[in-house]
Amino acid sequence: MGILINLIGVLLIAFIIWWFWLYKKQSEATVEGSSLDIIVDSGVYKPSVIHAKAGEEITLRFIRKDSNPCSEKVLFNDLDISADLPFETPYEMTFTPDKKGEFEFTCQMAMYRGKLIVE
Ligand SMILES: [Cu+2]
Repeated sequence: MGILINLIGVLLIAFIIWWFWLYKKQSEATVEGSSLDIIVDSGVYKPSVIHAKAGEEITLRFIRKDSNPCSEKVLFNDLDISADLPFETPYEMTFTPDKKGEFEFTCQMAMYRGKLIVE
């Protein structure tokens, strides 16, 4: 009986992880024409998986629709980039990703999560 309860607990945790982290990561886009709009709303970046080419300048245009102050910050920890996103006013972040790899970007507390894939 104890094992069964543990098993249910593990399945529940797996489901929660899938729902909150993996499931949210579904929307993907490629930066085309050097610029891409990213909507910040309801706990997700949309798109949240962004493809870009190494050595090419890109502009990510963040449009924050979530008034929660935590969503104000966007941090690309591995790229040393961070910004404050104004509420409902597009914010353009321009930079050139020069190394290939996957770079996570998050809000202050990492509830919002996205990934920049540089190819
Ligand atoms: Cu947050």
